Amino acid sequence: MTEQIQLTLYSFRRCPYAMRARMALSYAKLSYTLREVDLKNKPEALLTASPKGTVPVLIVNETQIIDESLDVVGWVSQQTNQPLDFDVNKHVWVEKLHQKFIPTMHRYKYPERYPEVDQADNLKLVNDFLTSLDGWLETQQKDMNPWVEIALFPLIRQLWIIDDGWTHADIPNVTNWVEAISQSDEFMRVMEKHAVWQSEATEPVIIKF
Ligand SMILES: N[C@@H](CCC(=O)N[C@@H](CS)C(=O)NCC(=O)O)C(=O)O
Repeated sequence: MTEQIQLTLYSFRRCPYAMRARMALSYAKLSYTLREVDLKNKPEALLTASPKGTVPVLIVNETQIIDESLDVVGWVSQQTNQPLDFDVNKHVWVEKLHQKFIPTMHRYKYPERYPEVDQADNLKLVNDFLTSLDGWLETQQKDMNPWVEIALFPLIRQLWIIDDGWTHADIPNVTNWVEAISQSDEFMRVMEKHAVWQSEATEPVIIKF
């Protein structure tokens, strides 16, 4: 049944929100046409589909447009035999991620944009969040909802790829979780590089499962 659905994804390889979409499609084994976007030179077709011009944007059967990453995750889940039975936007850890972690992580990642922020205080907020997440992950073990995992992982991973000798609190569960997913074949494939798409004249890239 799912074979008949035609999917096109506008994405940007390093964008954590776009990673959510690619991870969800990969987990669901839904094949799709990938349009890797140059965010500094966005294709007209992306802006026509979604004028706000962010990625990811998933186009279903050339008509339905889903332009928020968590909505993509929710939609993809519905195509599987493990559909979400709640709104992933409202999951307690997804809410905490957006309200607490992402703003502090941004201030940590781009200190030059936030000269007024005391980085020691900010780093403490980041580490407090991670310590708390670590405790929660310990209770999840293998029972973690895969869609919640996909919603959380790419954003948390961002800290692991900041190359500044970041020393974090003692968070073995978060560390093992980030490292296991990062090193998985599935995630490596999600992170493969593809040529930028500009228009219908560009050779299509099909991600097949
Ligand atoms: N709330 C959006 C956020 C997506 C987002 O901010 N994506 C960034 C890239 S990581 C983007 O497309 N920015 C537009 C730009 O850089 O012009 C979602 O979850 O899909």
